[in-house]
Amino acid sequence: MAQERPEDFPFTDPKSLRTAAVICHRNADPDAYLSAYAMSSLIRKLAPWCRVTIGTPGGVTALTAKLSKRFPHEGAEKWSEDYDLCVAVDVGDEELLDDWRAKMEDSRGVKVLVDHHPIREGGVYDHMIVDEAATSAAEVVCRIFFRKGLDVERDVAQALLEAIMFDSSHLTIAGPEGLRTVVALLDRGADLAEARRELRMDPDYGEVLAKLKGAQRLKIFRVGEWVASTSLIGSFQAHVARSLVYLGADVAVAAGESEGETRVSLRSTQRFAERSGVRLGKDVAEHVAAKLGGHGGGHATAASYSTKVEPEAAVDETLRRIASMLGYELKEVT
Ligand SMILES: [Mn+2]
Repeated sequence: MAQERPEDFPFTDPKSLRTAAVICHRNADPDAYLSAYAMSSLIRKLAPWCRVTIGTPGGVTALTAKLSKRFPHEGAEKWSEDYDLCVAVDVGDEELLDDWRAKMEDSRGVKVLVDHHPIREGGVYDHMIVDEAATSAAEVVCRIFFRKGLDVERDVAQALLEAIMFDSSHLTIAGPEGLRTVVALLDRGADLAEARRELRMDPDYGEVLAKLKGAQRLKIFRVGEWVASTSLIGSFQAHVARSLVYLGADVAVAAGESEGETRVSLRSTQRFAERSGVRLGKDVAEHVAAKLGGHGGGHATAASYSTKVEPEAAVDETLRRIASMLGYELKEVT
């Protein structure tokens, strides 16, 4: 499926749209939910009579739940009707659509992917607007607004700004296009201080405990010039992996059993990704998940997968893959 022009969205006559669903990935993060929120506004600008639902398979993260009070929208965890238009935003791996994927496949509606994750072959979509260089799906949504010459209301501009800031570590890793988009959103009334405030969360006790336990159980490995770190933890694997990188690891793997499967999260520094050329999503998560029987993927510095093998075995396999990509032996530092 070839890339398509943002200005051609929604790839059908808007007059034909009675209902639409904008679908987030499982456990929607702020980029997914707020991109969906903005996408809903965009669809209703093209088809004001259209009823839009935001699909949230498996619910949303705690921060998203907080933001959804500030940016409320009709939503559903389950597919309830045959929508005329289905737009999947920020999804990456189709597995993350959960049972929405099969429903979408059977749907007679137009199916569009709006994303910044790498494109997979053989997807359920009829059309795709994907920019892998974008740091957030929200940037791609903005592009559709701008190319179509549609107004961005202040509230929608604020939602998009917060989505971009969330996915770019508060703009630390935003590219020129992302920054230009941010300026355009500020010009439309979005507020930076408000965004910083709204993206802040009160500490979650479970997350704090997971991160500290993760640190307590950490193992250190030397891989050539690089330092890898691993930990086993039953929840908040992504937070724990990120914390290990904050502590100084170049690359970190956190794994644990949750809801009958092993979840593995990988994080690395930007420096590691650039100097080593190892992309955690494509080179490690996808590869190891395929080998162990599982699903996963992600970005160069942030990725995850799930599998049925034990957490210890998943961590071992992941570390071995990283070491072999780097071309060094793995040495545990004790
Ligand atoms: Mn995203």
